[in-house]
Amino acid sequence: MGACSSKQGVETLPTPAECRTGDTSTSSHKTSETESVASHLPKPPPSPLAPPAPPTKTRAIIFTDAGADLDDEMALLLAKALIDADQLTLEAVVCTLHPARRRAQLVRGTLDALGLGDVPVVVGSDGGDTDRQQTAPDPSDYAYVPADEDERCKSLESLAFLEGVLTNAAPKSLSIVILASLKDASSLLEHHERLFVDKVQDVTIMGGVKWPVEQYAVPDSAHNNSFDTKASVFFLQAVPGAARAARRCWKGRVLRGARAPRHL
Ligand SMILES: [Ca+2]
Repeated sequence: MGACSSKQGVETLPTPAECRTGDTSTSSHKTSETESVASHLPKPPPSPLAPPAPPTKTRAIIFTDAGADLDDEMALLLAKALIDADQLTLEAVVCTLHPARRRAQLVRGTLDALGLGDVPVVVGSDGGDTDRQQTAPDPSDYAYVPADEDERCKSLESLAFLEGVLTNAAPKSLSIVILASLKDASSLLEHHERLFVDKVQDVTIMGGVKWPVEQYAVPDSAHNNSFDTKASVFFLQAVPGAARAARRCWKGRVLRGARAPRHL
């Protein structure tokens, strides 16, 4: 062993300066200097082999007119997949548009068949179909849809149920998804403005707005806007961001940052 070897064993190699002077304090000084420099360097990028962070779980209320077009029921199938992937919780599914109760029976049957029997189903309003022109499947035609007298129909909620959902939700934690007439969502905002503003994080509407958007978004001729034009105008004016979102999306226009209009 040479003169520069450590008496404690060969744990670290001495620097040439230590060899010359025998002073090991130089080594500790340089170590602390290195640590200081390292602390100011940017963190290394994550390894491509590291699993990505899980997305934040969405807590959603869906407004649907299931029974009119297949896309509403397809949305429930997608919701089931997202729930299974631990990315979504359905706080309620609101069935709007006459005949709303039949639509609710259909959705109850669909959710039960998907193993989502704990998701509340709400019977909404006529959605603007005051002449009762719209139709929905007859429960007696489908074995999985509960009939009028079925016990499962007793679990169907009224629109008043939504106030409790908003009340119990954490601030800015809810996503509103509207796949139908805007009447019931508009009513929820109008009657529970403060709760809505406090608890809703974002709103997604299958609809559209006239372009370009000036001070407020104006509903275009999209089918869902036409059921209750007054409600559509009210709701779109209440949700800023329509202009920006409409530029990004072609059909399913996403409106973020829901808040009540100043003129309320
Ligand atoms: Ca729909």
